[in-house]
Amino acid sequence: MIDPKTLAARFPGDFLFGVATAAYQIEGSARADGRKQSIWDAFSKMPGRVHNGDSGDVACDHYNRLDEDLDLIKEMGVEAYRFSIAWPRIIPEGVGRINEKGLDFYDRLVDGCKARGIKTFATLYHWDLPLALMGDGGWAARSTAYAFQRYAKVVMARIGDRLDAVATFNEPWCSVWLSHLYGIHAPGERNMRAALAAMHHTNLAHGLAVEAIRHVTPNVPVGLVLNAHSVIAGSDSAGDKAAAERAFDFHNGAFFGPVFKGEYPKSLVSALGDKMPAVEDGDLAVINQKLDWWGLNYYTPMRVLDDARQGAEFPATQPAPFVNPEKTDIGWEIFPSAMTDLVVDLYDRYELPEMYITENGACYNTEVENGEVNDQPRLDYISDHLAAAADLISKGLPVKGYFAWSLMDNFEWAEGYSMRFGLVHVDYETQVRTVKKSGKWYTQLAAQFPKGNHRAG
Ligand code: GCO
Repeated sequence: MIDPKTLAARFPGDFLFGVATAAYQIEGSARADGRKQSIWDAFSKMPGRVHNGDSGDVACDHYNRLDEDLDLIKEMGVEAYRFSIAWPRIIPEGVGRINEKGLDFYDRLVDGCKARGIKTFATLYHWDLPLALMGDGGWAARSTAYAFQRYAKVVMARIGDRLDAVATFNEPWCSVWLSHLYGIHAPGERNMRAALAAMHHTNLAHGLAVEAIRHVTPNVPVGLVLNAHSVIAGSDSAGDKAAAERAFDFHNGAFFGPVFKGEYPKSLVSALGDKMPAVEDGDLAVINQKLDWWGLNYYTPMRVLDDARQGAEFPATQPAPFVNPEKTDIGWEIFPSAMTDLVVDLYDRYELPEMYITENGACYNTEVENGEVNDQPRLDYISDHLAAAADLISKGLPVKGYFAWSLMDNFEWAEGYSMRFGLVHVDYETQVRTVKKSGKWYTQLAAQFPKGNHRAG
């Protein structure tokens, strides 16, 4: 562990320390005030999809405890809150009728942040697609991109004046590959054609939303949050190195390529182009608009080996063993320097705007003992990754802030409530919140900011 003061000295005075959450993971009240079902409500009710049959029906009951939770953020002394907006609360059927009561909730949320001096970083899509849109094909349908554009417009018109930043999507990698190719997340599809359709329509939806946001609220910095993978070849062999390059194109290039370069990676197009949906004239120009910022969500590296089997589908890789045997309780390898190398590599490959680390954190299922949660391994994980972020700043990269995932334990998607990532422990029976040791340490660090040194000169 690093002393918070020593660590703080490595960051500029205006560096932003925040905490992050997502609507479906914390809000609960799945049927309140006109909210309709999302694909996650449906998915979590299907036997065998989510650990223990858990769902976000109640979650952290944040919908009913908004003020208490905003007080908690304020007491933790962090400056910024990254949250997501639930599309099924705003336009419950995805298209058509707007639900004012849903907008009222986020109105109270942003007002509540402003009243407490907390900066607001909103995400428009954190995976809770209105279920009704599945009737048209969900993200596999081009029409969903236009439905998203309208939703973005509606949200920004109502709360955009009080947002410090907005992101269109959170981790398209998850809502595309994990959800439509690997079948782990809603809607649980396992089909390359569907996945490629979701890829292009998500990218298009991002671009259309950027247009809408800039039209309605030209002063709100708009960005995109990507869980870029730090792809590392499992050996120095030419085969494994080529495999890592293919994996980069598939896992990162599928999103970074169109958004930051206006093109899909050549290797992806040549291997999978015949399964891709129509890329219409003008689509890539819509997708490739300059952004004000981008966000990186980083947890663990991706190590790959060549999969030389005949017929192995692009990118034809298999997992390589961990280099560091230490892993978090969810089984992810701990390797902070991969985050530094990844960001350096991305700025080499693409023309990127300034960035935030919009998620980083660790799963440790430490429980409350005598009113305390001694989660030293999480504290170590976060301080080591913050040191890696400070290394990026020393190298001159424009890293402007860091959001810990997560403010509090919550519904961890397919893992249900079995995996805890919070700086604050949640007792799901009583909804009692207990700030963990890591949360107290983070408060000490955040308390040093903003500091005066950035005004020098
Ligand atoms: C994500 C997520 C979170 C997860 C976290 C831990 O964007 O992946 O925002 O929803 O809970 O990443 O797996």
